[in-house]
Amino acid sequence: MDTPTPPAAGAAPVLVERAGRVGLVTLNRPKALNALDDALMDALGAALLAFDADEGIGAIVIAGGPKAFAAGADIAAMVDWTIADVERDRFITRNWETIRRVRKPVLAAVSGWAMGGGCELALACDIVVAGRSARFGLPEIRLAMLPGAGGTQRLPRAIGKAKAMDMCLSGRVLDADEADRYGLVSRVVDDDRLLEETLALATAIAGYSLPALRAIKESVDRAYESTLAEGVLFERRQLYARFASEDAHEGMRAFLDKRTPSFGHR
Ligand code: DAK
Repeated sequence: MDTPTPPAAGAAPVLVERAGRVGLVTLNRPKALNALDDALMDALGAALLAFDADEGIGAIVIAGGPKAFAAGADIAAMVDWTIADVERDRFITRNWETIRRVRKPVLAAVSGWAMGGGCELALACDIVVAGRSARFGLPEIRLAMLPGAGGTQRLPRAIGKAKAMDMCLSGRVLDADEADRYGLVSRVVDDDRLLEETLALATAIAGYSLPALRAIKESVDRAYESTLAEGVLFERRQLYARFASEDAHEGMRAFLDKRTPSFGHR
């Protein structure tokens, strides 16, 4: 497939492109290492929701730049905030959690720093592809803060309590291989292949039946948010519902006919 041309640095906090059935959102504050301020998080949320509503899109990729995926919440923006400010504006809740409303698969292409909120953003994605330069950390302790965009909750679920406590309490930074070993990322690739490989993976995923992808994503997410018994029951209901899907019958028929299935995403 054609790899979209790398975006030129400009004023827009995110750049939005499409490559076939894949939507690409590139974080675009390179001078501040893609520090996540309100303008960027608003723009990212809007781009994600637009792709989620677009029937021509089957998967979404969030990419950063070569030096940083994102270096965390914008410290310069936060430095003078008071508790009254963050409560009034519903900091994090208002525009950082939009990604959780996206029902299509979301992939992160991470090279360079993924720190603080940048690491949490990657953790909120469904698949994380890391370039060898990727570095993951939750260094908020150095600021006398704490990871506040799900880091203390998603990290232990991703890599276990022992490693998560180490990262959160000491500010330990993981390189790409460590992150791969601990289960924080899905795959590691060479930096110069990162975008191409992530887009190729997203294209392969987007070629599958969208309702089936949604059902799988929702079911796997249940594993984090319910008991095992409830999760298995949810999965069983999703499986039964597949038998109401044209794509599932087409997929099984195509297998038996030894031909490539043609999915209508219904
Ligand atoms: N915010 C603002 N600017 C940042 C930034 C950030 N997080 N990270 C980097 N920059 C800016 C730098 O200030 C610098 O700007 P200039 O001096 O050029 O104007 C430019 O980006 C390049 O950065 P460096 O010169 O520092 O680059 P290096 O390669 O030397 O170092 C680094 C890269 C990633 C190791 C370093 O920049 C760094 O440590 N950055 C900060 C990482 C960090 O602490 N991230 C966590 C942010 S706190 C909350 C919920 C959530 C949160 C907070 C509250 N509540 C509900 C209340 C979340 C907090 C965070 O994410």
